[in-house]
Amino acid sequence: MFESIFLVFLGLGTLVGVVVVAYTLYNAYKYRDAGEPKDDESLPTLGELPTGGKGGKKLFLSFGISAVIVISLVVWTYGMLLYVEDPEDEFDEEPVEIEVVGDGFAWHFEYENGVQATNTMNVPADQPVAIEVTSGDVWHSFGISDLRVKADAIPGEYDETWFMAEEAGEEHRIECFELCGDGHSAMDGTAEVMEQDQFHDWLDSQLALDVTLETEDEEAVTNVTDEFDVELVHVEDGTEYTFDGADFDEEGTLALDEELEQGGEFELTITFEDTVTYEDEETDTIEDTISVTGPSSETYTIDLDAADDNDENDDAETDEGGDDE
Ligand SMILES: [Cu+2]
Repeated sequence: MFESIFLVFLGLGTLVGVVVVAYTLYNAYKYRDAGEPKDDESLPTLGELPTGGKGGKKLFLSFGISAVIVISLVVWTYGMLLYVEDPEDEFDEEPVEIEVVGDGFAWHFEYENGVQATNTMNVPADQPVAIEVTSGDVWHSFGISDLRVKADAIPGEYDETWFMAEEAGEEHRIECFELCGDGHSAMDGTAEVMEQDQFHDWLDSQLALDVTLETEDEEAVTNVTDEFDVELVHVEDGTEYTFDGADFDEEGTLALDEELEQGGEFELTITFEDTVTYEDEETDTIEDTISVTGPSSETYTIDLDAADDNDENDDAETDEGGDDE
């Protein structure tokens, strides 16, 4: 749209320019000083006011054409801009929503599923991308010249706009267009355009968490015992996920790559049936707050010997587990 507005303005501007310059040159030639005045020319003498003639018609014609051109441009451009401002009903497809925050001379992006990225914004091709722009510190201005998108980033305000990238595989430069401080000129990033399927797969794959439990000798805890439960609770929406030792693989890792629906902060609780030593404390629970805004992994090193010291039966069980391995 901005491209067609630009082309129409360029075309009409060029046309008007050519007409004006050509007409000027034509008149300069026609009324050039040829030496002697011709007989039929009624030149005003000194002190006489010119009475005018067809000039009024020309003036009216010139004003008339200008007015028609200018008014139609205003109406047409305004209509186009209204569509850009409020396209809600016109989107064929649900837009991908991304929150953009300018902060510390960098651009931070957050997708609907809680995935976050800095300075690299992955977007799908041929699907509208709706952005909500704000700032965490001072005034910035988010812009991608190639895609004709620009929005102010102001602390406490949310500026909304949208764009659509056409070619998958292309990269477009993101820049800050508001002089914001000494890091301003380096405040740039890249918008990477992906095929739609690829983009949505990528977005889902970003929401991954590996929880690894190992012993002090870096051995998988699951080789020794699987007598424990894992609970993950999403802090914001309260969604609960529960797993147990059997969900861990041979390396002692619980790999969650499709289970989580929304990224963000999680409260992680691992409850052991026996007492273990974690961070030099005897305990049967490990509690932690973890943040999943991209592929994440957490490793907890525990000492199972505490269980041996506590209970004879547990001792036997643990040893058994050890023998299996
Ligand atoms: Cu800046």
